[in-house]
Amino acid sequence: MKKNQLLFILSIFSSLFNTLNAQRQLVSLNKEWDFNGASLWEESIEEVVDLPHTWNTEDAAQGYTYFRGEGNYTKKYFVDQSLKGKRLFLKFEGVQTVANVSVNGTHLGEHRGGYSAFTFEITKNVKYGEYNYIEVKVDNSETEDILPLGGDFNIYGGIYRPVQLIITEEICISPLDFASPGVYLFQNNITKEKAEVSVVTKISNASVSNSKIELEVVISDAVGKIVHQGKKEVFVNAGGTKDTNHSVLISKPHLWNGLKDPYLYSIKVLLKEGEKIIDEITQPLGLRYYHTDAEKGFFLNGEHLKIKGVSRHQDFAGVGSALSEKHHRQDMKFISEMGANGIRLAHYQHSEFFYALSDSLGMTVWAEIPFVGSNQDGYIDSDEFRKNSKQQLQELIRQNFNHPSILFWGIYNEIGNYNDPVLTAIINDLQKLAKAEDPTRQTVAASFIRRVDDSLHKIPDMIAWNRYFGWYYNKPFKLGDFLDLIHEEEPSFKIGVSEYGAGGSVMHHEEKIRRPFPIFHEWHPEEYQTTVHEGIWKVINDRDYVWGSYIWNMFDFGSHFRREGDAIGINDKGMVSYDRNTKKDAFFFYKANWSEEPVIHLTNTRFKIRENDKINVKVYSNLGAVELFVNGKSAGTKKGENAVLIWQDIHLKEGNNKVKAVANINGKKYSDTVIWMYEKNLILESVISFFRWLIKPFIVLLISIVFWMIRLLVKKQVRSRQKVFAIVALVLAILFLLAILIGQILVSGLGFNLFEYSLI
Ligand code: GCB
Repeated sequence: MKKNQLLFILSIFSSLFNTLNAQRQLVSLNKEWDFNGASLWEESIEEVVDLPHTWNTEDAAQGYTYFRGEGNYTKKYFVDQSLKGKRLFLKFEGVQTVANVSVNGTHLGEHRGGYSAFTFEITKNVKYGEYNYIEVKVDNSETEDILPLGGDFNIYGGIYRPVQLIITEEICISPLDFASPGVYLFQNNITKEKAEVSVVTKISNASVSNSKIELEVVISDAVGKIVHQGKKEVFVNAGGTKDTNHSVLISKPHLWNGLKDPYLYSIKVLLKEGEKIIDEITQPLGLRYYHTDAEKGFFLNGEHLKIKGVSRHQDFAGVGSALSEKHHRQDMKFISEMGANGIRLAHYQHSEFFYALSDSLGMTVWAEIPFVGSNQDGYIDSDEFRKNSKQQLQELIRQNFNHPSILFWGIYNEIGNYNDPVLTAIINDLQKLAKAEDPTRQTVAASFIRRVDDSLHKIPDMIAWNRYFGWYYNKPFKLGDFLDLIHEEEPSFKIGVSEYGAGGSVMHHEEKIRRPFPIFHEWHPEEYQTTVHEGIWKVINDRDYVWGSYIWNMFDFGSHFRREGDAIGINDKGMVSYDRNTKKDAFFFYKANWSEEPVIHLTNTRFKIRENDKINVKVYSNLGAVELFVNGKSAGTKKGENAVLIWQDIHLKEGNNKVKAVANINGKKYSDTVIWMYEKNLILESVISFFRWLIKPFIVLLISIVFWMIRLLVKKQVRSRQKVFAIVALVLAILFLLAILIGQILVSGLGFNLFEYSLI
């Protein structure tokens, strides 16, 4: 048969098929929006943009402040005559923060909340055979009722996730139920022997007549073989919506088993009128069961699984929150490479695409609402705030109900004061709502309240702490004492570590590791970051009762007010730099501990010029014995604990030194090499850098003394001895501050800056 004849026959078949089937069409509306907004610099911006888009990529990256206000988007879209009789919906996957949507000048509604999807039906508002105008007024100003009220991250304004036009028949699976897929897969009873699933479908009938339709559920395994097919008749009243339940039983199911075996069935829900398919939705079905034990930790499908997790923000250098699928995939690749088996998608609902990626790779996910601590303790006691918190929880759950990767719904992060009764009532309501919406999953929360008996701790099913031992306070190993104390006081608590970490700059290095002053100080040596992680991971790994932990953070991320590390406007606690170009040493520490890939990694390779002729060399490796060679000579073979191997007092000659770590496994050789240069005369430089390291904290101390002494002096009843002490301290502090100021003025003439670090 000739090619043309074949094409002709195929086209007849396809048009026949199309008249028989009228499934929904999904049209991407991401291209060519007219954007009109203001900027921080009071310029007005008019440009044509593609989605995803945010107007804050540049200003938020500058540090301190960024534009929070209105921006307007308009799109011209031609609606064909052939769509008459169909239903049309606009689905927005994420608009920050308030969106007011109009079509051809008619206001359809407002959505309040920057991270969840929403859908409006536009069937009655469009003009057929003409161009239609979709207008979205977006506002990312601060509000008092929309979560989050604040937080250590940027609230990038704009339509920063995709937009879709959904076209259906008059009767369809509803896109209007909190913008969910309209199909909910309740995994009621799952074991290795059988899986009982309830498929709840919301059907919407916009026609003028009551209708009888057929609902069909088809489940296929990963190679497309049908393992379940069931049908039932459903009556849906004119203009009404109907929930229908279809029960499925699969015997000897192939379970979704995390990274080991992320097995997915696919489930198709079809609406039919006779033989004609009128709507169809496909969802992933990953069958699994799990529980957490207060003593033994987390179990997936009956087997113990320590959750070795990372946290992630939807944020990327240069694009802010407007990530494309390519960015999402790239992030997931880093997380997988490091060997993590869990992700806390903080501090808000993430893009649906990322939850789907997690399903397919077997990541366990903690998904959460943006109930995040802020200046106002994270909440305002108002009906509007409560309403918004519930709305965002419902949206998170309904929109992501079918993702098997999501195991925990997070209901708050770092909020409140000890035993706050108002907050306790709000969180109790959210817990009840989460359970009513989804009785099949566990709830979780991230607390920063140290007192174990705080009323909030008992509300979620599992509780975890954000603790920064070794960074904001204390020493890394002290986390162990903290966790043990909670475990002892509240043995029924299912304890996790929701955040831990330390800042680390790939440009800051030092031989003798000094504890940085974390918040107001730029100096964040990478070496200190690795030390904290080595210490904390040991604490977590040694404790079976800790069900899981999440590194804060997988990637450096934008936080406009931060001035620390090597760049302003970022939180640099990432394992990978903000631009994703550099994996920090800590990344390899975890990779060596978590991943099954062979790792041999010499640390400090960016610390090229060394000031001492005797150094310690550290290697992260999971390959057993590793031999170190310095300028061609063996410095001995070592095996490490937790993949950390250290060679003490390695001698460097003046000039370049080649250092190589080598391991042999099953006849295969693995190695890593670095060239370090030793320069004798850097000793003076390092002394100067020590003083520079001290100077800023010293200034902060002096300013605090000035402040406190003035406060003391203006008090009414001050004893005369106190007065004298305050005056002396005040005068001394002012004199020191003046001396520093004059010193800086004098040396600046020589092109010198007292506050700038050396480049060792
Ligand atoms: C926390 C917060 C997180 C911050 C982090 C930090 O506890 O939950 O949003 O980014 O601390 O880096 O201080």
